[in-house]
Amino acid sequence: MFNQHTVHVVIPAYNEEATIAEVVTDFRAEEFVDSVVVVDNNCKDQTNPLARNAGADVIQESAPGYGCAIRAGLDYAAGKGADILVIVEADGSFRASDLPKLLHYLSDCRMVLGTRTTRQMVQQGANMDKLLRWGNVTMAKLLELCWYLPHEPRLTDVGCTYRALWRDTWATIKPGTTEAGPSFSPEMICEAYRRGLRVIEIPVAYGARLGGESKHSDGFTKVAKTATGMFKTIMRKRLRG
Ligand SMILES: Nc1nc2c(ncn2[C@@H]2O[C@H](COP(=O)(O)OP(=O)(O)O)[C@@H](O)[C@H]2O)c(=O)[nH]1
Ligand SMILES: [Mg+2]
Repeated sequence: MFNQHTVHVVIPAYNEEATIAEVVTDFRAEEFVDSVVVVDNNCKDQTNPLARNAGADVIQESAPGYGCAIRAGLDYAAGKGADILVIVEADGSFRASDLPKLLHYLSDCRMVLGTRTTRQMVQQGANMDKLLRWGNVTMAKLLELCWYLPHEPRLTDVGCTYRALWRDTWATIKPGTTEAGPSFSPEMICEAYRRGLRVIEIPVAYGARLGGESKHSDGFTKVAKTATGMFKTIMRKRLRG
């Protein structure tokens, strides 16, 4: 509960048995968190029982992909009456101790985005080298430019999963979201801008995965594929007006 608002954390997970229990435990222990839901997206490992044992609600989503999983998780949490929806990764790269910062900023806007490109907060071993950092910043500047008027947004990351939004923000932007994969991340931002919602971005600590392997940004080929998809999404959203 944060200022009388219930806070539910949504965690998309695809084969994250190495880290899921630790992440669920970390977020359940955070004082403002009321509930944690893990979306089991056709996991072939022990993610589901480990998340359940750690105290999370676990739901199944059979449509594959990061976007599909997050959409299902947000719908589930909203359906349970969550006032504030928080999204975070299952790999331990984000910390529950950053959550209060997101929540405090949420008092002033409709959605708070984390950014992983503040170099001083990127820890050793994190998957955020120069290429990835500048790739994200460049894409974020493109998105800024696309929606410069009337909002003058300020963005330095388009792919940070760690974010917080109000339940009614989700209800507003959801109908415009269609992306199944990682492009869902910039798509959420575009949809908020298209509807004139106020969005604030703040730095969050970004660390190494605690185990398992990256699905979106491990190696040049995966990064290029993810980045191309995100670029196309941003342009499509802008050109469609
Ligand atoms: N449900 C679901 N989650 C996914 C899928 N791909 C990635 N994820 C989750 O989305 C988050 C981000 O993926 P990750 O592999 O860490 O990408 P990276 O942070 O770009 O390296 C993690 O919690 C993954 O478990 C997917 O196909 N389905
Ligand atoms: Mg990750």
